[in-house]
Amino acid sequence: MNEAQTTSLEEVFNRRIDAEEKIEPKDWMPEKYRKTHIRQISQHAHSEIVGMLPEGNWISRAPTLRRKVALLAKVQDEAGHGLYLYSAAETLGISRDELLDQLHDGTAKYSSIFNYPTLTWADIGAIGWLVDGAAIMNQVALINTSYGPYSRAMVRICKEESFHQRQGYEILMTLMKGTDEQRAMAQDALDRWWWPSLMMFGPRDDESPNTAQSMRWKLKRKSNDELRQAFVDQTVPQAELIGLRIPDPALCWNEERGHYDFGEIDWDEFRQVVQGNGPCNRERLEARRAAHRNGTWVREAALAHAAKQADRDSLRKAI
Ligand code: BYC
Repeated sequence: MNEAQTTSLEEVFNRRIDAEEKIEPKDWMPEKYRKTHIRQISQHAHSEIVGMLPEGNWISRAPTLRRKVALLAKVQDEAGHGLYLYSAAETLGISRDELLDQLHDGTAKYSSIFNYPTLTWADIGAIGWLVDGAAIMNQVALINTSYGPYSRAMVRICKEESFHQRQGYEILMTLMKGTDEQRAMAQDALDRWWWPSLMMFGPRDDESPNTAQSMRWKLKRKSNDELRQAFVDQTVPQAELIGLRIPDPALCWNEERGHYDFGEIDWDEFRQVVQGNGPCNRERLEARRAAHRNGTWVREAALAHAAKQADRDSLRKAI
């Protein structure tokens, strides 16, 4: 294809983006649009799969059968989200194996939040309330993203995330109605998870190399700082309602802006975690690599079964 043809295709593509049309897998798209989507969608898929680990840690120790069933269902939903998202990424011409290789060799990122440990049962409440709360804030905006398969995956994922968010909040609400020890446990979980949750939205807009282009392509519909602010505004009253204190002395309502002002995030900690030096980065990656190794026989058996069935089908057709 010559340069003039590519330019005119790009003009048509840009007009479609401006007109809020969805881009579908077989449509022409600039190479950078395809690559950026593979990067973001696969990072999102990996986050769902790695995100199962900190919560999975508490399935066998949930305090009641009801809590255990709900947590099991939540973690299972996350596996499902990972699968929709891997499928959406595959429509852009990359294989599942390549995507997993990128996770296992550390070239693909996943959300920084999952590199923190879950030390008490209250952490499961904090993850549901804050981590899923932050995820919904980000993903509701992504329902209107320009790439069709990603946008459609988001519709279903958001419905499930809102249930997850409520189950987390309800865990903390119950603890806050309990003993002094239970209230202290809930507060301690909020103290540890608050700042990492704000980091989930990514670097500040003026430090974010991808935001400007991704906003132009309508891959991102709101910037990192806009979503972070919306999350703070939504979450502070929820904390107050159940008697939790946000661990930020700078937090205060700004009447003029109509938003909460909040303190500075420890960006050095964020960079360290993203670069692989968080409290659990090594453990998380090793757990994923081990799960992949241990699942080799399942994948091989499934492929052998599919091959046998295909042979049988072609034999039947030949007869
Ligand atoms: N952690 O230019 P920026 C969930 C990277 S899972 C690690 O702003 P972008 C759930 C970023 O990739 C929630 N890395 O990037 C599951 C980029 O690096 P590269 C996951 C981060 O892409 C289980 C660099 O920093 N949600 O819901 O425009 C249980 C510069 O950043 C992080 C999604 O993935 C981070 N926090 O914006 C419960 C949503 N932040 O790739 C819940 C979809 C930034 O250039 N993703 N980086 O080397 C997005 O919306 C965007 O990708 C982000 C980052 C807002 C995360």
